[in-house]
Amino acid sequence: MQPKKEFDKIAIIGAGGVGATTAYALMIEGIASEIALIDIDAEKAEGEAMDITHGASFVQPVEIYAGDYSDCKKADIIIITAGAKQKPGENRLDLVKKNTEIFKEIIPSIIEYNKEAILLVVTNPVDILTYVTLKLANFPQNRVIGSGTVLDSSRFRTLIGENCNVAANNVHGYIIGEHGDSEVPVWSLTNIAGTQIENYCPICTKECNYNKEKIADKVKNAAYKIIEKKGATYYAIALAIARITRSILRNENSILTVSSLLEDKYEVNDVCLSLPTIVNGSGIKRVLRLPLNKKEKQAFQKSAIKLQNTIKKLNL
Ligand code: 6V0
Repeated sequence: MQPKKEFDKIAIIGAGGVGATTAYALMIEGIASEIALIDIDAEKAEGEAMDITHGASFVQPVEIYAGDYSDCKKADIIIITAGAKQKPGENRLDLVKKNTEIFKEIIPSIIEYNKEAILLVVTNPVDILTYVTLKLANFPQNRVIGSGTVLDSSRFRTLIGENCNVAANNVHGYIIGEHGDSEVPVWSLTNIAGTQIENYCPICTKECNYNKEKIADKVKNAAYKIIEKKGATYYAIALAIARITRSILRNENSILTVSSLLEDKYEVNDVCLSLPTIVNGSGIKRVLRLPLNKKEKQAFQKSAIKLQNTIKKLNL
């Protein structure tokens, strides 16, 4: 284990719904001592920093301020949430050109001040932009992470938990592949209390019409539904980012479905996608190769081909 560091500094690029809520979540969790909010709209970043900071008397000490790229200096983690978000009816891949152009400005500005940090990409399409970041930053691959399907896996566990009347954190299951329309629920490994989900039904006393497809569809379409109703999603993703951040800062070796560059995983190469991954102080410690069934493996490979085709069109 690495010795505990005294100060943990985070820089967040993009102080919109996701960036500001992430700062708020990190503040409540008490896992950082310094958080810099950086946005092209400096007034907005300042307003958000002031609003969050005024809660200082209720939480552990943390310095939160609006800054510029020079505040990336000495940050342990730089979280990137800047860019366009989906409008109702748009899918995540519709954002690819716009946000790739924004990343071509952001990434060089970051590395001018910090070449040692872990870069945590959240902006959509997150898997493509994780790959773009890796190419633009030229960092070792363990230090470029996408939030991937950490949020989707939480949605999956939450919906199963609600269905089965157990706490979401007692449901173990993963969504892998793209954070988007081709994501893959790994039902074959999903379990409650160490019991494969199908075998849990006879143990459960609840009458229900448990329907796997319906649950997977609800997970996949959750963002569309929320965006239709309130225009954006930011609370659950902020908690997902805080979870990943904690695993890095506390060197936890937690298993999270983050997105990273894959090499020979189910014959998939040279694309960033999510698989259960050990995350610690070095960033990506190891991507796990779990025993997926044939259907899941094929769906994962299909997800990879879809993203590789999008990457080819980017001319990186
Ligand atoms: P938002 O509220 O519009 O905030 C975006 C922020 O980025 C704004 O404050 C902009 O001023 C800022 N910005 C734009 N260009 C630049 C630039 N060049 N430099 C610095 N700042 C800039 O969007 P929101 O915060 O809701 O979403 C941000 C991104 O996160 C979008 O791409 C979403 O699609 C994505 N999400 C990703 C999720 C995931 O699971 N990975 C989940 C939810 C949203």
